[in-house]
Amino acid sequence: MRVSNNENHEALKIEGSNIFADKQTFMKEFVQTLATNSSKALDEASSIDFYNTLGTMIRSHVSKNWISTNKQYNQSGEKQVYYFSMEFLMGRLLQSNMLNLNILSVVNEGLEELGINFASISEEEHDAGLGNGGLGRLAACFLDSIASLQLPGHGCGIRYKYGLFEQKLIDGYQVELPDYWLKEDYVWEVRRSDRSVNVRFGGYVETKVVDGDILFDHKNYETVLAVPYDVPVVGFENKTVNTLRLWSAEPSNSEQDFHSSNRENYYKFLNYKRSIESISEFLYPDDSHFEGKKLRLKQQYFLVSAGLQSILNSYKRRSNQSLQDLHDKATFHINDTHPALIVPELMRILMDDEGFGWDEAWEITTKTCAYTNHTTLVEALEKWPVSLFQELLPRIYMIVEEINERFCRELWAKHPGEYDRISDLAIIAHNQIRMAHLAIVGSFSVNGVAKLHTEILKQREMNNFYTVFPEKFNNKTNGITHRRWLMNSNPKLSSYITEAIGQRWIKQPRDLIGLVKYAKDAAFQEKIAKVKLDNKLILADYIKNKTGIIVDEHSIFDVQVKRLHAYKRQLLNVFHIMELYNLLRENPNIDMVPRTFIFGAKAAPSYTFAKKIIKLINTVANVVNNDPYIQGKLKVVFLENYSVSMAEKIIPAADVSEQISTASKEASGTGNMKFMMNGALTIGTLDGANVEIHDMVGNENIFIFGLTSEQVLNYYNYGGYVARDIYNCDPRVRTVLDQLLDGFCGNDKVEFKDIYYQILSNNDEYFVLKDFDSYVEAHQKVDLNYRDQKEWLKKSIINIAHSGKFSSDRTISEYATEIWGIRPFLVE
Ligand code: GL9
Repeated sequence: MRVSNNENHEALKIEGSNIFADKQTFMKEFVQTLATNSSKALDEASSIDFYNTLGTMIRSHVSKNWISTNKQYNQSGEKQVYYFSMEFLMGRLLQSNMLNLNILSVVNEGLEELGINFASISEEEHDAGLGNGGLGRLAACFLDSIASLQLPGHGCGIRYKYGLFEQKLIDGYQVELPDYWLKEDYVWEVRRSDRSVNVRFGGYVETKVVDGDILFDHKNYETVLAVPYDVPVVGFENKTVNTLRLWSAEPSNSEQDFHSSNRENYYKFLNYKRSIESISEFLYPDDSHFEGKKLRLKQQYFLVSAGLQSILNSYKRRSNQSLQDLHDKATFHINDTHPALIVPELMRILMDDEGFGWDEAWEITTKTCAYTNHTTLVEALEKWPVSLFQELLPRIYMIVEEINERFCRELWAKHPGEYDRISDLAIIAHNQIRMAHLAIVGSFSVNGVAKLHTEILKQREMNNFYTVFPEKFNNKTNGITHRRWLMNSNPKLSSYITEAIGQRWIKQPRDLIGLVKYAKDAAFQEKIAKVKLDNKLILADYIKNKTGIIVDEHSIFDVQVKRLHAYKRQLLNVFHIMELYNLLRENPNIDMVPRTFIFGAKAAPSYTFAKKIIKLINTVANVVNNDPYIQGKLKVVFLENYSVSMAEKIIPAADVSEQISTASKEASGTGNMKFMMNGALTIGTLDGANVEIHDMVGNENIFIFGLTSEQVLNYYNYGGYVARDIYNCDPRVRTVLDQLLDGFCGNDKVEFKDIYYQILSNNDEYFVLKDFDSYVEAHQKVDLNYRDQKEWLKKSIINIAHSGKFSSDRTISEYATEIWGIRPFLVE
């Protein structure tokens, strides 16, 4: 079953495209560009040639507005925001750029006439996987919203040679392969060697007094050349083209400097080159986990130093204003603590290069930097050993030490004698540099990413800082770009929405609320049902191609796709599947709506426990899918190598969205929002942004279960939970856990013992057993509710109707007005 792409995109067509006057113009240019680019005629070219041709054409059309955007920002002196992030999980850009440029239909029509299928061209684009998950994808959604709202704002990141690893499943185990995404040229980037800067590592600092001033002379350092690659960020139906600047590390010395005639020196050169290039070689594959590796610290400083130098250079190039008023011209956003070295690096530049005194520099810095916290997990807290830090960044270390001393002195003045409080708050303590403390002290704003998360920060995790700086703390609930996650990934649904309520929702996603009126409308419900079924058929086809598993499109598609992490509790999901299977083995005729459980998840390569859970899901899948006795009522699918482009295929086809983290652990979640926007109903805990989804749709339109965050935190504080009691009292739980050891999952009886012991001997840190009963009950409700399709569709429509709040356009408007102090700027 295939829906013609053209038919889909027709519905999104909006008047006013100005790139290609008509289909003919496009076709002519396409054939010409193909010839120039690849020296091939139409009938000789492959889909990769077509992809490159189309990409090149689009980029060259974007250039004009890109140049004028930059020029006009510079001339006007408009304030701009720079979003510093170690991760930008961009996914593919072809279709989203085409949507934003309003050329989807003209290009589709043209290609169709040339006998080319757009969908297969767009499959040629390699995802830019420069991120791990939610945090990196959020940064990508933000860039889209910033440009679409005509805000002056840019991304600063690293051009990793290898993105997040490619996941292969071998015998149910995860195996990691390198993601060499730059194998083919990346059509969207432009190398800007003219904007390269030097970044210094190592060496030592000599302090001199000259004319009464103290000067810091950094000596014997190693220089790394930072070369920027710029990617245009195209706004939706406007002329704004912002920039994502990705930095690549290159040797600053050439081969000649090593006297290449000498063999030994030549090897020295190769080693040197390799060690420099390693800085932008690969993305650390950790999810909410701190890795205290020297190379990671190098990456962080590399990003921050290169980014700041280039921004300040261009600032100085265009104006002769003093950096005194920097905060009126720029905000540097610190996305999690990873780029928190912005604070001391900006201090360094202001003092050592620009001649400001400490107090002035500190005032400028703390008015210019803003920080977002994305997790409260302790294992994510970045704490660098002083010795490592000092050796790699001697001058930066001196500055951090001074920031710490001054901060502690201030605290002492306010709270004399309160040693404990001061050591709790200090930036440097126990020979470690605490990056979150540095970020908070150096920023004018500290925000959490969902209401509950911000409350937990204020009342618990960062309560000591909240007491000192209450005015800094604020909430910005995350969002997702509805352009990618609804218009592009679900064009048919988008067009039915427009048919019902008009197209204003596209620019004002809150207008989706107009759909509430249609929640009970039989004709509209029928359309929603049809779209879902079509999407399920497409996904079923994809699953069959990828895995060979045949799934029933009339079964409930119950989906959990996200990173594999103990706190996200994929384990709870599997235990429930095992329980369902046990019931079916007892009585294959039990009355249940057939279910297809779909998983997608990468585990950090060193996260053994998470990898075991992947193996368990695959093992259970193997048993369940191959048991004819249960009459196909249950299927389990694990899709390997989950990515942004895969999410775009899965989410529109989901009936049920699994958002089942242990309450208090998921800072926000953004997958939850994507599913809701595509009409899936959430089964979830009151965690992260689920709480706000629940508030929006009301209790009848979401399946909430499990402990609340307050209950969880109380158990952590005061104890009182004994997992083994549940094992002893609940026969379902006992059976499932025993099956981990009794060979149910194959002959190997030790394979899953770690999971068994983690739950029973380590007392189930994430309350899987505690929440099991209410999770099962919530799933029974899902089953019953699904049978009444009219009621289900009503709920589904109500979810879509309330999803407008979770557009990242709302989030970004809040950042712009409440933190960044920037406003829309109309590029002419
Ligand atoms: C995360 C949180 O865990 C998510 O709940 C949140 O939605 C996102 C974006 O704010 O940030 N923090 C974090 O370290 N990750 C998140 O997803 N992890 C990854 O990005 C892998």
